[in-house]
Amino acid sequence: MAKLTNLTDDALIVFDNVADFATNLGTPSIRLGVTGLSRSGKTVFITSLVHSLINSGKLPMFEPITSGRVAGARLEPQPSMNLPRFAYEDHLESLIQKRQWPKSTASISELRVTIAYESASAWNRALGSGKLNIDIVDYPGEWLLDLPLLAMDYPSWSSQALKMSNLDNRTKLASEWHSALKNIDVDTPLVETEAIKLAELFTGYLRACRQDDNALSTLPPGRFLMPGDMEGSPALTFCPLPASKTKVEDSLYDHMSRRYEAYKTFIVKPFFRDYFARLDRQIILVDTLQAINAGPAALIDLENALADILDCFNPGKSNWLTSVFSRRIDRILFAATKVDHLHHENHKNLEALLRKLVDNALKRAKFAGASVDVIALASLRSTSEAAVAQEGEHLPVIIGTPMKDEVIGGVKFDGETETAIFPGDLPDNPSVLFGNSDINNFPELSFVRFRPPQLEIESNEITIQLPHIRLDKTLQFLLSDQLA
Ligand SMILES: Nc1nc2c(ncn2[C@@H]2O[C@H](COP(=O)(O)OP(=O)(O)OP(=O)(O)O)[C@@H](O)[C@H]2O)c(=O)[nH]1
Ligand SMILES: [Mg+2]
Repeated sequence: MAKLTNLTDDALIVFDNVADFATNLGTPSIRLGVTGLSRSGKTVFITSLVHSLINSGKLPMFEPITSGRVAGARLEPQPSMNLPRFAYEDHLESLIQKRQWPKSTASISELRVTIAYESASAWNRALGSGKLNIDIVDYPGEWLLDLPLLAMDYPSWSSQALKMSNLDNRTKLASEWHSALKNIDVDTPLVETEAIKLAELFTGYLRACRQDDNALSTLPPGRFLMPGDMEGSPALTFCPLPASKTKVEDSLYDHMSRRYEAYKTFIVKPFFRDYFARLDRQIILVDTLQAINAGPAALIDLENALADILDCFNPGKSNWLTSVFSRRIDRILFAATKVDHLHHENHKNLEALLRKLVDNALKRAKFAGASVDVIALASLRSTSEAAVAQEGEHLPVIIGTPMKDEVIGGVKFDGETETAIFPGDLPDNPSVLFGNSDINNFPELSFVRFRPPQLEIESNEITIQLPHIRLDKTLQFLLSDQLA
């Protein structure tokens, strides 16, 4: 196996730390990573969290605010010159004014919020502290799923990825790519158009796995679905291949193998070194409901993805990551998002389900060190609750505006009409959702996507309060000790 570290990486990190320290002299900073697989709710979460902080939102469980010690919070120029700024104002406008969810984002971005506060401790007050920079870093969870690639050479990755693509729930989605593989000889000289075609078919398979109906999560390489400015480069033009017999130079196999290594060198390693290793706190957003909607296979797949994600936080002594960690991530919060899709009677069960997903992952990852917690939240509450009596039964329903073209029980929604929906009940015991490969016994649950809520906007829409569920508890876990 190739040696995964070199002096330059370590030297760079030391240098970066000195630079971090120099630019932050005087005001302490905390780097909060916000991640989650695509569509898990990162953009909405950051927008709502920042809005609540800078507009004194309703945050009854966030002690520094309720005790009156926070004097105010505002946006300040971000510290990283080479990262896009999180487009806070655009996202807010889209949510509030247009009642539209923000567009999908596929890259990393940053935003700095500075909180002015009065310390609860006389000692800290005497030291004259009272400002904290929170640097929020938004990055796709898919990038974390690339970490295992660093320890795998091309032949082992290829064989693992091919094996996975032959699993029952994937083989149909991979059929076009599989038939193309049957028609090639990996030991013949590379023909570029052939390589491009194979990479496209492989990407098509990954995309199909990710679609709503399948909702599969473990799909490295992460950049294949979110190429950014590397699109079309050789480092993204490869795919797993059946084993080579001859290992000749310049063959299709030889080139794909080198491109896989380039992907690790130019994409995976710099991400972990430059961004991930510099986080202090982390929240991982999980769209548990989407996986439930797609059935047992999607849930098990999500569980595996979470285990891979947790591995990143537990690098172990010999791992390359340990040497580049400049700070220790000391708090990690797993959050089941969009809990407003459920009546509050079911919130505990969603939390229990996420806890089970993560507990298994924790066991597998033998996690130790940071404090970890689990929460069910809604960044922007888009529903209200009611009870409907039906055939003598009390049905807890939620009321919201389903998005245009969403369907439930054969009814297609127009995107304007408010509707009461009974989404079904989550089981008290989350184990029922696992080990239950018979899809017919899977509890009947159906979720539709809702539009953002209609808010009473008066003269100044910027200072209205955004409705949420447990954003305050989230802040309490992630930040309160820093404002003590
Ligand atoms: N009801 C409800 N839906 C939400 C909430 N947060 C997010 N959503 C839904 O989830 C979708 C994805 O949210 P985003 O914040 O864009 O997710 P993301 O993780 O940034 O997605 P990518 O940028 O595509 O990776 C939105 O378009 C909404 O449909 C919430 O608090 N309540
Ligand atoms: Mg986003």
